[in-house]
Amino acid sequence: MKHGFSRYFRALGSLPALLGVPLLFYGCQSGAFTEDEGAIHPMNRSQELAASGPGTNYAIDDPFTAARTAWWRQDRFGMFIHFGAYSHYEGEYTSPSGSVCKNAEWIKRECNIPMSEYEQFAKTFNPSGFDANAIASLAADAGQRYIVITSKHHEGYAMWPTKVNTWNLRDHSAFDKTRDILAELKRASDARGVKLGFYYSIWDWHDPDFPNASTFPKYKERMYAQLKELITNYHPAILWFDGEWDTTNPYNPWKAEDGEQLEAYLRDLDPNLIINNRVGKRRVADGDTGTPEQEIPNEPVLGQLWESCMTINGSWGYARHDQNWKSVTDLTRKLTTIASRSGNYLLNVGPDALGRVPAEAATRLRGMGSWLRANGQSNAVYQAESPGVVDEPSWGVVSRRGNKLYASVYNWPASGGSLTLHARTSFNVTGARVLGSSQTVNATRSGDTVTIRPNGGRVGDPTVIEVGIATAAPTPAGSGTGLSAQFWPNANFSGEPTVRRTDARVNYNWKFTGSPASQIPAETFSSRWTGSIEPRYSEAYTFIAMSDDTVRLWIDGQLVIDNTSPHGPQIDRGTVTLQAGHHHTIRLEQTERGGEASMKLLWMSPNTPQEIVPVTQLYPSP
Ligand code: FHN
Repeated sequence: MKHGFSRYFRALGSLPALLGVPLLFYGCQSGAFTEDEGAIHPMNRSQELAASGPGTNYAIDDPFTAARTAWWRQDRFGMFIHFGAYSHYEGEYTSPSGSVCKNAEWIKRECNIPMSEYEQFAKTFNPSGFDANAIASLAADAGQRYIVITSKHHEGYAMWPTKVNTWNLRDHSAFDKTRDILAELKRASDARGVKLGFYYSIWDWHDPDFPNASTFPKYKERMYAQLKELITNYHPAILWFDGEWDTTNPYNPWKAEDGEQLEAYLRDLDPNLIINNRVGKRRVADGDTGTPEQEIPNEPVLGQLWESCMTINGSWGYARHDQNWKSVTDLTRKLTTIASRSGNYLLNVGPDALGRVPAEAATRLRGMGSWLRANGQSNAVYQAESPGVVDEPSWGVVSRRGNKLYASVYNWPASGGSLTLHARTSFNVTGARVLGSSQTVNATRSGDTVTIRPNGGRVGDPTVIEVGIATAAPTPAGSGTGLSAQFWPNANFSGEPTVRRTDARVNYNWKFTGSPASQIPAETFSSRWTGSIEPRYSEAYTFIAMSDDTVRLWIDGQLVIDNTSPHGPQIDRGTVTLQAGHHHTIRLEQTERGGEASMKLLWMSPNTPQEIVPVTQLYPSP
């Protein structure tokens, strides 16, 4: 990357000064918005843009292999906590007319509660039963290795003593003014080795500057100031954004450009942060992680790490009326399914008005923890990923840790029956056992079919069968130095390239303001990489391109990816069989015709987990 984010941020000048601003009060009771004009030093767009500009690459590393994300990729299972002023209603609002409306964290909006009334009720919010140690212990008991708690949901109510306004748990509640629940949870999580992250809603129903494009920069200043407070005072491992989507009531001015700025700002504050894709507009070019919600993708997500967030009943915030609790078996099957596709599971609890986790949720979480602790079954989840070497079966899922496959069986075969797997590449089966049982298991391979024949009943649901495999050894890591790269200040490769260099990898997210080099304008350019690529296994490799605006990839002269329709951040893939140790020629072309720009080249094979193609396997043109 050409410039570090500190360069990006130094040029902004005003923002660090802003962040020490004294407390501002604003409220909607009077409709008045009183502000010390001198207290806000608005960033101006030219300063922001000057700070980045041509030559900036916003991709800081490969999230699939970076040390920064290692813990997240291994821990797989987190606790989501939705807790805010909305919790004080416990899911039910009775209007002055006596009508009863039920919701959860959207109750203010969905039950049409006037903001003045909502603020009045928040003054009586007193979550005196919030017990950070109990919550962190529950997460640990459940096997949830990180927590993400709502620091500010759409209602704008901050759950920490922010200095930016008085719409928060310290200044606007009946709660003990000496307490800080985020600080309590940070201490309790740290004490149990559980990472802590914060959810933060961009969409703000309370801030009067939010819904108006002309005053939105003032909201952004306060948002930046709050995020700096969270990072500086609590050192979260994760920032989990939400409320980024185009919407009204109130109108949401947030744009992808705002996400570019915010992500750069945050990475400048803490380069180790893990940031989800809702920091921008929930796309593959935004943040580090994709965020499917209440669903599980059918296969490993390409181009980005991913985490499925789900409720444990039907509501995110506490809702007394919602007794639709999922079973431990259902929840555990979701966990093993997600891990088998290289994803993380963020499972939510909604504490009640006193801050207590519902017993029904705690019981289910402890049931999942019991399953994980039994029989070594957690090997199917922690540090596990999609198997690569076999297709997903119909009777359950398969995850992999090194030379072990973990078959989580949902549908146990009838007595004498068997389970089959379809192999995608050559490997031998070295043995198999049912975790938690002494029964013998016969596992054999014939052609592309692996047959597993247990000789007893299931142990639990899921029951896990560990299958040992021996794959062909990879060839030694290559001695590559990267690909030959050429860049033109036009979108059609015309004339002599302005820039020639060797690129160690193709891992570029130029977004709106960046470009391959300071001599290349951000709005219009073309890029070409050439050389050869050396696989370490002889098998089918899937090349994955994250590109904007166009991409073409040739391997050994064969067009493997061809997307010349100008597009926003997009994933394209193509598969080709390669020979271990052989240097296959590669040619990759990308063009930028305005707006955002990006080009990342990843690969994966049955024995190669998804990654940016490493420098060791790339060789420049002779
Ligand atoms: O509107 C929110 C919702 O309240 C909840 O926070 C979920 C959890 O990710 N996110 C939004 C809906 O997508």
